[in-house]
Amino acid sequence: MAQVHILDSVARDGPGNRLGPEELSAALMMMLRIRQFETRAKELFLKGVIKGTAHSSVGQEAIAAGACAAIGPDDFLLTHHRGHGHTIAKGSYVARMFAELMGRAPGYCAGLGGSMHIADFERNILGANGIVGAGMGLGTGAALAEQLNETGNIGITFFGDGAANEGIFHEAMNLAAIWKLPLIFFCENNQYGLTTATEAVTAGPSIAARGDAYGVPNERIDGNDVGAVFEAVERAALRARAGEGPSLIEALTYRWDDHSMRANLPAYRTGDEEAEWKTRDPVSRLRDRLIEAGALSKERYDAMVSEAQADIETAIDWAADQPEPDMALAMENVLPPRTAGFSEPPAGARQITYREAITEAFALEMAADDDVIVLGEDVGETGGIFGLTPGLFERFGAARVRDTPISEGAISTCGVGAAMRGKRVVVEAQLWDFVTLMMDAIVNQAAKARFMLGGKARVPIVFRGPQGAGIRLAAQRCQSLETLFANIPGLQIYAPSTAYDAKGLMASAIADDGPVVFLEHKLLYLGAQQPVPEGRYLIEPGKARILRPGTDCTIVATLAMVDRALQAADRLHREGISAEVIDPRTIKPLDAATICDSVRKTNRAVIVHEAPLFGGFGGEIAATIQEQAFDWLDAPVARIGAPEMPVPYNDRLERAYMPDTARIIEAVKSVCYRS
Ligand SMILES: Cc1ncc(C[n+]2csc(CCOP(=O)(O)OP(=O)(O)O)c2C)c(N)n1
Ligand SMILES: [Mg+2]
Repeated sequence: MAQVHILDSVARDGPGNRLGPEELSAALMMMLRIRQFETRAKELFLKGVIKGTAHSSVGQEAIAAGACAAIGPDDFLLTHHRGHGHTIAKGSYVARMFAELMGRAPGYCAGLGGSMHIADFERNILGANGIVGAGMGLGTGAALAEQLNETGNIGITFFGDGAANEGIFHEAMNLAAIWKLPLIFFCENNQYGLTTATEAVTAGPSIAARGDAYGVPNERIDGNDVGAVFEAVERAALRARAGEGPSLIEALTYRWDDHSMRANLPAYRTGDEEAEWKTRDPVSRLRDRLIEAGALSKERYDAMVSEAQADIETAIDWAADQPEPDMALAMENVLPPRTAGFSEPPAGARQITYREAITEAFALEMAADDDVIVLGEDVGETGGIFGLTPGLFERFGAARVRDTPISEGAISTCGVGAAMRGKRVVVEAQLWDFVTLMMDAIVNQAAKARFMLGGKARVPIVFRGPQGAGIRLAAQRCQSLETLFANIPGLQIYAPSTAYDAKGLMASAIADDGPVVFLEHKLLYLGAQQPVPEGRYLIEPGKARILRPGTDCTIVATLAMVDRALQAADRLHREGISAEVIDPRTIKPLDAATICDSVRKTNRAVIVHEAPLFGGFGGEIAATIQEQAFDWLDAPVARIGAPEMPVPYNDRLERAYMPDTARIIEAVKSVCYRS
């Protein structure tokens, strides 16, 4: 049975030989501190002092102590939900960790993240994570940043056996291997993913052996042997620093406690199994080995235990005295402050297309800042399937204009990791519908990192791509998905409809220190040349543009709908109706003031978007108008959107699906002739 085989590889006696008595004593002290931290955390959880949940790493301390001893202070670390031990071993203050677990303002995440998000940027700990496997994708990005900056630093990304069955394991391993990233994939195989036995859900001879498929050096080691862990990480670190790329280490171990402090699950492990593993306790094995070797006395060991206990009690006492965060502090940490200088210079005489305007923004931002990089499928030499990145590869090189594998999960999380490590990243979704495979990176990682890591993370990343219908690409290539992101605090959504706005908004999206979802439109790619300034300029988000003034009705439209709204306004003018057309340009932040001021003048509003009506952002704008301009309204706010169906392929049906000029005219007339 696999279980017996695994137990056979985890010894009862002492550690590997590479470390001397002094280093082993230091490792033992570290392991005692981790064990005491977890023991007291559990007690405090049961008393209700620590809330939510936390995951104890008792039984797995040798991994944290051994691995962190083998890397340097400048090397980075990403950990997972069971990450207390790694964080302590990398040198973080246990007092600030307890403060975080107690939800206090001086905690590592200002009390906004809790146990599963502890990050300590001063020690290059880029965070624990509540999403199983995410650290592997983020790790590729952090390692890419180190590689591009030629720092010589490397990183470890810790994950569990359960995470080895996530797609991101494979995508990240492949990406790290092809780019030879300085990253150590460290799997803590503690035999279970929650209640599920690893052997029941994991194909192949071992998790380590999966590295062979990617040409990644790998080994399966005794994770309860601090010396074996140290040596394996040291070997992998040497390879990574020598430019030989990633390694995969699978360390066999066992968690002593239940899955989480909150878990109240029926027994899924036998008492015999638990007892058997406890005979391989990493702490007592190391203690006995040192005592046998004459490097440690029983008295000294007892003193070390007392020291660990005293340290942890001092930390708990300090943490318990700290203030809690307030709502103002929490709000401050949602979005980074804007530092860019914004301007909207005159358009001038030169004309280029919408696509060219975006490419020009990339080129100018890449020239202005060496940290700007572009990631995406086919974005390199070929310039992207819609031709958004031509010429960039030749000018800025393959390192900064990176063709990626077809791995949306890895590309997007890699982008977030690189951004957190100092890069400004543009990630292309080849067609915007494929962004659904990037949702973890955008929604759980990029949008939350600054907030849940206590305002310390900087995540300058743009997720961009072409959305919308109009060129017969059918249901999975034509959606308008903006509202998926509109309900996520921490994200901004830019949606330019002109070449001028596309260039200026792309520049500000890249310069922003937070994540931006940048929506383009396939029909706009096909548009004619328009006047665009040659130089660099950044448009301030949250500033709508009144494209045509009018007095009888306000039409709010975005992206491909803007042209249709303008055509409708033209025709309405001939019929004696004066429509004012507003393009919000950014959906979030939304310029409610300009829209509501207009409605106070025209007393009527029609909102048009391409997405289906139900749940579309037209509802949000309509609600805002009724909240802020109700008394000025002479008719209900009208909304136009697609019907409740996926985008049809058939030519005629697709045209009927998309809101058109006739429908906008009809809606404006209906609100104008009503009063
Ligand atoms: C993507 C995702 N799926 C499910 C969960 C719920 N969950 C949290 S921890 C866990 C088990 C993870 O097992 P493993 O990776 O082996 O780590 P361990 O808990 O054993 O340390 C699960 C299923 C999650 N947090 N994220
Ligand atoms: Mg596990």
